[in-house]
Amino acid sequence: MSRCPQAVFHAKNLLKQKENIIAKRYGSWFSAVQMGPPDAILGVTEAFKRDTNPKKINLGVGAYRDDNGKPYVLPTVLQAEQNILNAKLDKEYSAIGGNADFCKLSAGLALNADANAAVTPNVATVQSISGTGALRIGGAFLNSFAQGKDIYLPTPSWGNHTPIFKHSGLNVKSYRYYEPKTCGFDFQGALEDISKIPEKSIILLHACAHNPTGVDPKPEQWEELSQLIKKRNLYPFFDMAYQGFASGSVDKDAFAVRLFAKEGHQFCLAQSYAKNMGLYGERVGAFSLVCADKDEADRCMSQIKILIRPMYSNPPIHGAHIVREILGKADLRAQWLQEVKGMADRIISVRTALKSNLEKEGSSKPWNHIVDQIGMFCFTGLKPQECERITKDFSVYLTKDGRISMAGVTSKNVEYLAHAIHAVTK
Ligand code: IK2
Repeated sequence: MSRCPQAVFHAKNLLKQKENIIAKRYGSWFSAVQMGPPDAILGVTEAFKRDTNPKKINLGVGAYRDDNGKPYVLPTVLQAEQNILNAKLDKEYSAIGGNADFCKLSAGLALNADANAAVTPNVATVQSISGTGALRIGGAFLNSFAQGKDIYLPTPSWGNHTPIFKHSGLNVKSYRYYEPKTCGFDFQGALEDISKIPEKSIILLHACAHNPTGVDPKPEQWEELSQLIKKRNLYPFFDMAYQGFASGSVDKDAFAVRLFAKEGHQFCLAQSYAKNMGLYGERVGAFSLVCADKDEADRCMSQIKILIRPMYSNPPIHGAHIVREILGKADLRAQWLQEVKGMADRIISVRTALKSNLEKEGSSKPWNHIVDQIGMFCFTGLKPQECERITKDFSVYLTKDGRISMAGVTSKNVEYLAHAIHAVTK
C-alpha cells in the first residue's frame, strides 16, 4: 500500500525535527569541548599504523620486540598461565590492596638481594594498575599526607609524570638531569638544583633505565645523591619501570633503591611488570612505602586502601597471578631472569649495531651515547626538524624529542635506520 506524498513529507519532517532536537540537546551539553591533541607517545603508533611504506619502523612506544619486530610473550609467562589454568582458580574479587603474596614478592624483588628473604615489616605494598597506577596511588597518598606538596622531576622525564602528579593535586617542579651537549648525565647541574630544593619536598628518581634519556647515575653518583637528598630532607619517590631491563640483572638495576633503603631513607616506590615480564596489557604493578616502622606502615596501608577504593575498588587478578607464579617458584624465577637478560642483551647488541652502521654510512657525528645510554630508549639528539624529516622521508616513527625505542630496532632494519639517521643529520 503506497502512502500519499503529503504523509511521506510530513513523516520525514517529523523525523528531521526529532534529529534536530537530539542534536541540539547533545550539542549543548559538550559544545564547548575542544579537540585534544593526540598522546605524545601513543599518538606515534597511530600515525605509524596509517603509513603504507613497507620499510616503516615504529620506534615510538617503549614495547619490546623480538628480532623479527614482533611482540614477545615470555615463555615463563605462558608456563605461568598454563599453571594458573590447571589450578582452576576462581574469579572472585581481589582485596583492595591486591594479592598479598604478589605484594610480598614484588617488594622483595625490589628491596632484597636474597630472593628467599622476608620483606621487613616497615614496608607497605599494594598491587597497582601497572606502573602508571602505582605512580597515581603514590601521588594521591602524598597529596593527602606528605608534609610538602611539591614534587621535583628530572628534566626531561617520562611524558606522563607531569600529568599524573598534577592530576594527583601535587605541584610539579623540575631539577636538571640531562646535558644535551654530552648526551649524558648533568651530575653537577643535578647536585646544584637538588641542593636548592626546599626541605620536605618530594623528589622523583628513575631507579634505572631513565626514560626518555637512557642516562643513569653511576653507583658513586647515586651515593652522593643519597647523601644530598638526606641532608636536604627531601622525600624520594622511586619510579622503577625497568628492573632487569637496563643491565640484564634485576639486582644491578635495583642498586639505587637498595642503597636508599640501606642508608635509612624513607621513600616510596612504583614498580611495573609491563617491560620486564612483557605484561604490558595485563596492567600489573606495585606501589610500596618504606616507612619508619611496622606501626607506621600499617597506618599508611589503611589510608592507601581508602584512596584506592573509590578509584577502582580493587585490582585485576590475572596479571598478579602470573607474577606470583613466576617470582614464587624457584625454577620459573630462574628461567625468567634468563629471559629478562635475553631482552636486555638484544637491546644492547642493536645499540652497538646502530652505532657501527652509522659509522659505515660515513657519519662524522659522535654516536658514543647510543652505546653509553642504557635500557629501552636512546635519546638520539635528533632535532625536531630532523625527527620530522626522518618520519616524512623514511617512515621512521619516533617521539618529537628525538627519543627512539631501541626495542623496535632489529638486525633486519638497523642498516636502513642508520641510513635514515645519517641522511637527516649530515
Ligand atoms: N614510568 C616510566 C619511567 C615509564 O617509562 C613507564 C612506561 N612507559 O612506557 C611507555 C613509553 O614511554 O613509551 C611507566 C612508568 C609506566 O608504565 P606502565 O603503566 O605501562 O607500567
